[in-house]
Amino acid sequence: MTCLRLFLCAAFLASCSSPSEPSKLPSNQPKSKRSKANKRRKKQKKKTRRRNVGRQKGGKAIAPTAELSLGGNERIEGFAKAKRAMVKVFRDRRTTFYCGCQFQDDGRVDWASCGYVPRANSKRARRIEWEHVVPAHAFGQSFPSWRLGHPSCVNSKGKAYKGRRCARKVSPLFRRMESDLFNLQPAIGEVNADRSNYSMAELEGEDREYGKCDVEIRERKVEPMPSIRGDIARTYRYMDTVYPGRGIIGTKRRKLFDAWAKADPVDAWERTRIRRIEKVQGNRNSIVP
Ligand SMILES: [Ca+2]
Ligand SMILES: [Ca+2]
Repeated sequence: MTCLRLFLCAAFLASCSSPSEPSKLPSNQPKSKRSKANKRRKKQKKKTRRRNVGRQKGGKAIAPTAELSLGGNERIEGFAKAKRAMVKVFRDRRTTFYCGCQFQDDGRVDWASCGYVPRANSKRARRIEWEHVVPAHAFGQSFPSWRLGHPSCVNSKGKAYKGRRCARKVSPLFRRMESDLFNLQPAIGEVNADRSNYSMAELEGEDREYGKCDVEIRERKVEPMPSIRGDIARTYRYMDTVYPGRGIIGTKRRKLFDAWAKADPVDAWERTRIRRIEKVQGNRNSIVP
């Protein structure tokens, strides 16, 4: 084999490089040979690109998942990491979601900026929290580990536990759903607490329990202000599309969300927020093209 290569090298007076590592031909070579070598290099590059599909930046392979997710969050696993990412997404927009109040870089809320008056919990009203628009409780219920627990969910005293803590421990899909940035918005802590896991609805009357803030929370239901109703409807639609079969939108609410999406179309900030999240999280939000 070596003799044959030596012979070929001598015959063509070419550099003797390994066939798997095509090197540049000297410019004094005929054009046809140079273009052949270029074609080989391009082919090699294409192969490498194909091998890297399904890998994140830095070459780390994305772990396959047995639980069904159709193009949802595959990159951010952990609520603490999600919160840090959202602070950056909102870097030049320090405005709370339900009340439109300004907040400081450290998360302190400026009540005067929006006429906010705490309803009952002024301590929790001082700071923002990252609110799940589709409550974790709503999709958590679809995980057996949340409802029933799991053999791995036993504390140091031997006591079994279930709910969010157990779902977080045993389900990678739950962790990714809980950390999906498209579903997170900054909310005044007190409003987040009062919203609890209640569903969205339209409520009779126009009660104001938080000063000028236009949010009504009553009878285990929440009515947000008109300017964010479309944002909410599209968030539910996104979550329902990428995490199917989790009961995210019930049949009753589908019509309501259609109406809300139409009445409050996508504005510049909603689009900016989504495009920023896409860059961090890696998946497209097909609901807001
Ligand atoms: Ca109302
Ligand atoms: Ca809106």
